[in-house]
Amino acid sequence: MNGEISVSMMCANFLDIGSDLKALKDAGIEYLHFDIMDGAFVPNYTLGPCMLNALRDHTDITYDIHLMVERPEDKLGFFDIREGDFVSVHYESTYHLQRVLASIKALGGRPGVAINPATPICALENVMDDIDFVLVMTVNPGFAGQKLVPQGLKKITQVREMLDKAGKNHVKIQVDGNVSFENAKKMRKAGADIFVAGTSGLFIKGRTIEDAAKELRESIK
Ligand code: S6P
Ligand code: MG
Repeated sequence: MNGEISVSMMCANFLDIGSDLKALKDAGIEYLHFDIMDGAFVPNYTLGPCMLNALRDHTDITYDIHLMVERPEDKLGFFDIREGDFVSVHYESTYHLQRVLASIKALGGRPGVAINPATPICALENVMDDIDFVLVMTVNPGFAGQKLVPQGLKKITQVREMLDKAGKNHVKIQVDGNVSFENAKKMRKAGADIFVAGTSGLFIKGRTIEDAAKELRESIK
């Protein structure tokens, strides 16, 4: 199966989001990636439940909600999580990781654990039964437009090996951060399945969404 694209909505054109949604649909984009930040777990604020809810009426593309918030278990109820939505929480953001993953599943979502560049992969060891995907951060979370932390590539391979060894071939690897055409190729080779596309791979000055999506698809075949 070819790689899939999850679009970083914090990088979309907020002045004309309707046109972007249409272009994303026309380009066959698989998922909409919503970065939720709380100014505490990460040093920034971005999107929130009002925006996610407002866009539901204007798109049928599956949501991919990336929670970069402290104690996500207290905040799941803010969101209208629907059957099949991807929802990721960071390993370091909660004392009770397994519980929050189980709560996401109970809501119909597909739970994922996000790991930062410095999070050791053994963090995943005891929650492999509870997840549908691992989000390997290839930048430190908080901002778009950053440069790849190079050890991220090796980590993708290590996570894939670890999952396969445990018989979890169905658990996908999502990569987020500086997913450029060039980096995407290397990430794909390393074992990534879902590519979060922001300023590096989709919303690029002077290029249309359609055109950039085509080139990105070539990189993740
Ligand atoms: C970063 C966030 C990401 C960014 C994405 C932007 O904390 O989780 O999802 O939106 O990395 O893409 P780019 O190509 O600007 O790095
Ligand atoms: Mg993200």
